[in-house]
Amino acid sequence: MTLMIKKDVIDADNAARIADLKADYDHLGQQLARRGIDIDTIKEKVSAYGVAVPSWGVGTGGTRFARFPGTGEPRNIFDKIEDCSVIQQLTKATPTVSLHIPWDKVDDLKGLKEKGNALGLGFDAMNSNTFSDAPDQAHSYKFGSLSHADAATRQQAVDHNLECIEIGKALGSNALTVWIGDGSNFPGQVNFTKSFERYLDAMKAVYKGLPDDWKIFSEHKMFEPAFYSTVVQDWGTNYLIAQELGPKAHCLVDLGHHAPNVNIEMIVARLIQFKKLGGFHFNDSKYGDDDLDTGSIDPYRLFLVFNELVDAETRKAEGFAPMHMLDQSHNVTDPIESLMNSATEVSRAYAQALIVDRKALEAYQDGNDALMATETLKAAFRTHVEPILAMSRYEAGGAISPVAAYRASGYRAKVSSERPASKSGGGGIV
Ligand SMILES: [Mn+2]
Repeated sequence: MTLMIKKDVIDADNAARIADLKADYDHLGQQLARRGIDIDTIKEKVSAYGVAVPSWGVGTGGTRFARFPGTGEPRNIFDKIEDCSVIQQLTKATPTVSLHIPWDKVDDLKGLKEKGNALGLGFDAMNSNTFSDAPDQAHSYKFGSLSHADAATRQQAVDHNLECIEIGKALGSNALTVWIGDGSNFPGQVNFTKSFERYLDAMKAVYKGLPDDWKIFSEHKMFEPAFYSTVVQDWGTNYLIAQELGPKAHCLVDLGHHAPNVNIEMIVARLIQFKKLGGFHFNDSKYGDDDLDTGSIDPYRLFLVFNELVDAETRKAEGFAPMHMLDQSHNVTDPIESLMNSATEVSRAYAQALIVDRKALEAYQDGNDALMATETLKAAFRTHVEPILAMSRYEAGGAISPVAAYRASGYRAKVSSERPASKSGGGGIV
């Protein structure tokens, strides 16, 4: 296997930390044992957990105003998966990469798959792009894509999604995520019903091209780039789409794509109950933004989402197999560092949710003891599970402290000398 970070670097950093980690792990193990929880069982589940990294996440993002490129930015998908493999090597929590077409389009798909194999990376859901115009495409998406008033433009968007499926098949992916920028900026600009009918017809054409063992995810977003209405604006519309399309269609929940204070964990529970939860795009938000680092603003909300996921996992909810991916934009940090921390935050929320005392919670719920019910969740959320995460990484050959090991490796300086600085000044938000 090709290792982007020298093993010696990780070993040296780990050596300075392992004694403390063992002491912390043993102490936490004793605390959890008093609560009837076996720490090793939790650690094994955390070790088996993975979240996909988006290929576009390893480049510096941007805003509508400007983009401030970092150094050593990946120039193409081959550079991107090298960066992704650094994240996996150090965190052991990101075994797959999610590609974005056409940004990651290459002629040499075999070579890309081989490079992924060599780096120990698989390919997660494919992401289509009909929210911006590719160079030389016949019809513009300025006024929409799958819901466009013009049939030829819709067909072009359908064909693009079918092409994404073909690329994904060659790489070993088994899912397509469709997010569109379609919508309107003015009341009256589009007919809500007609545009949604056109969207559904176009998605049905994409669905027809889906292999039997594939899933298709529709991703809702309340606003942006359209600021008055979007065609797939909320989870209700998303659920209707999944219902209309059929059993291979599921809803994707991007944590940042809701109005502030929306109860996302309840949406997750509803979609699980009706077997339509397809997957996640993890990130965080404070206002109307949708691209801050996962867990950086409201880690409790992330925990509450995972509480629903572990609840479903524990009771073996039928049809429950969501895919997990990060989807965020990095403007002021090294993207590799942000993605490593975000993968850790997702694992942390999972570990915390695993130690919720579900029997006690159920009894408090049935007994209408609101205070103790919520305290039961808080007791799990307040538990410092870092030793579980760190021990899981260490035992898998990763870094006890991924960011420290990454900085010690000098990887960014190395790629900065190999990759010319990006001249792009455009926005990079997706
Ligand atoms: Mn997303």
